[in-house]
Amino acid sequence: MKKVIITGVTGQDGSHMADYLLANTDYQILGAVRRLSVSNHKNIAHISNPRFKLIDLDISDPESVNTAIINYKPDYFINFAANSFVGTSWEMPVNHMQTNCMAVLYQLEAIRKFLPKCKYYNAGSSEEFGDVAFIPQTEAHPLRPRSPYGASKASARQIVKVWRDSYDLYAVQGWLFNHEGTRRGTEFVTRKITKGVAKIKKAIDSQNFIEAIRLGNLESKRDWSDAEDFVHGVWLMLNQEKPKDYVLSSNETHTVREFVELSFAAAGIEGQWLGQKGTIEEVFINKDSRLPMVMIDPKLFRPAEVDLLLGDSTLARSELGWEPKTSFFQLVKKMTNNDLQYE
Ligand code: GDR
Repeated sequence: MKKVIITGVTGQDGSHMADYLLANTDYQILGAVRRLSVSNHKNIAHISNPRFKLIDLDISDPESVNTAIINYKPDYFINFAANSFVGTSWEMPVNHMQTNCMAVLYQLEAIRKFLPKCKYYNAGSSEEFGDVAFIPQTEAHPLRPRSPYGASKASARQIVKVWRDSYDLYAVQGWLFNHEGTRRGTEFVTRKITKGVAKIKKAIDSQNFIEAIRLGNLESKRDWSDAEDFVHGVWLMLNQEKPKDYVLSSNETHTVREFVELSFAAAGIEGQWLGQKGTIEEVFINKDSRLPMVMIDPKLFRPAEVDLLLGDSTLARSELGWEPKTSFFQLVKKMTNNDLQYE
C-alpha cells in the first residue's frame, strides 16, 4: 500500500487533504502531529478510517524528520504545516522563517539523503507576489513579498527549486491564493466575519446585546476559493510526469467589504454603511436597530499590506485539468450557514 505523510494534518488544508485521499485513493495516510499537552484534533476527529494513522513528527527537529522518512518510507510527503497567519509574522519573524522555510530544508534534505523517490509538496502562497507587478498574477509573476510570512514562503520556494534542479527530486510548491472553508481558523478575516455574523444573528434573535465585529482594512482585495477544491489541485500537481509549480486561484477578486456584505445578507440581516468610506469612522449598522455591527480597528491594519491579489490559474486548468467547483458567493454562504448552525 502506498503511503502519504501529511504534516499540518490537524489544520484546514491538512485535514481536507486527508479526507480527499481517503476518499479517492487506497493509500495509507500518515497524519504527522507534534505532541501537545492540549489536543487540537477537532478537524480530524471525524476520521475513523483504518488507513488513517497519526504519527509523531516535529517539523522543527531535523532528527525527527529523518526518523519519519526512514521509518515510514512514504511515497509522498505533503507539507501543510506552517505558521500561516500573515498578521503575526511581523511580531514573530524568526518563528515564521523557521517554521515555513527551515523546516522545508530539513524535509528536502531528509528526502535527498534517505528516500529520493519520495514526491514532495510544500504549501506556497500568493503572498509571495506581494506588491504585485501585474494583474492577474501567473506563475511568471516575480516574488515581491510584503510580510515576513511572504518572505519565508518565497525563500522556501527557492529551496524547493534548487533541490529539485540539483538532485532531480519530484519537489513542487504551488502558489495557492486564499482558500477558506468551515475549518478555517478564526484569526483569518473570512471566518472572523462569518463567526461574528452568526453571533450577531443569535443576539438579534434573542434580543441581546450586539457585539460589533472589529476589522482592519476593508478595501484589500483577495482571490478567495474553497480549500476543498485546492487539495484536489495539490494532488494533481504531485502526480504529473514532471514536477512543476502551478498557481491555484478562482480568477476573481473581491474586497473584504464585499465579504462582509454577502455574509450579513446570507444570514438575512440588513445593514448599511455610515461614515466616510475608507476612514476609521466608518461603521456598518443594523438597518432596524441602527446599532453598529462592524467597526474599524486601526490596530488591525498591517505594517505593509498586499492591496490586491488576483490569480490566473489558466496553466493549472489546461495542464492539470483542475477547476474549482465552489464560487465566491457559494463559499460565503457555506461558511456563514455553517457558523449560524453551530453558534
Ligand atoms: P491573508 O489572509 O493575509 O490574505 O493570508 P487574512 O484572512 O488574514 O487577511 C486577508 C485580508 O483581510 C484584511 N483584514 C483582516 N485580516 C484579518 N486576519 N483580520 C482582520 O480583522 C482583518 N481586517 C481586514 C487583511 O489586512 C488582509 O488584507 C491568507 C493566509 O491563509 C496565508 O497563510 C495564505 O498564504 C494566503 O492567505 C494566501
